[in-house]
Amino acid sequence: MNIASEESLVNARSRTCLAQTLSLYYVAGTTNCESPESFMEILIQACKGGITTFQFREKGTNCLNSRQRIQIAEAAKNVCRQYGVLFIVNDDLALMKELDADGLHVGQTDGSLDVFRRETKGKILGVSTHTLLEAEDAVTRGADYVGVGPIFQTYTKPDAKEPVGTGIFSLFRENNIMVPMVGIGGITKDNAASVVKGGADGVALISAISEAEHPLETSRELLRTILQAKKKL
Ligand code: 3NM
Repeated sequence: MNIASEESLVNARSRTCLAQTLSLYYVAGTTNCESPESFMEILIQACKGGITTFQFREKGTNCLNSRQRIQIAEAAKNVCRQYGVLFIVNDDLALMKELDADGLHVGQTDGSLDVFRRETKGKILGVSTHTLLEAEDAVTRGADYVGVGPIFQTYTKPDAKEPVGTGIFSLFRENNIMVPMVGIGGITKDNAASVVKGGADGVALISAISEAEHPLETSRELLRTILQAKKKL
């Protein structure tokens, strides 16, 4: 085997591994919960229930200032480490570095992807995308995975775009987007299987877990649903 094909084999293997790890991807900050305490409690329950990745996303009015933000993000990272959950930071490169998180997730307007890729060497870089053009650009610039959404109507992100539906995953794959794809936006335990059947490697959610009456059971049910849907593909 020549070096080029060995490299692509290694890439394919690490993508498969990442795709598994992104299966049940919980995204949250304290503003998605009633208080910082309930944020931590829900995260612990979600980890116990089987989330595979967590993204710390502290956004919106009443979000924590920088010292409190670091403290709670560090506590969240420690919980994730305890449960073997991948820990990703949204948008805040300095925080990602300070915490030595597993990776960074950025949106289309957060800054230069080239800079983010350079500054996150050895870490996972995820990029939110809404169109094929954005996904192609993200992959060209070195994104390890793409977030794709909103798949369904969401009430959590005030500036979310129009829902794109589950057909977008096959469109991306047919156009050579080979990195793992994670659907986000309006996903619940009732529609998560349709997102996986549509071709997503993972399902990312905020309110379905943050606002669940029983976050542990909800996470457990979500994981079971997602893994079953993957098995049937
Ligand atoms: N990003 P919920 S939609 C954070 O379309 C986020 O990129 C989106 O919240 C995108 O699971 C979204 O409660 C909100 O619908 C997801």
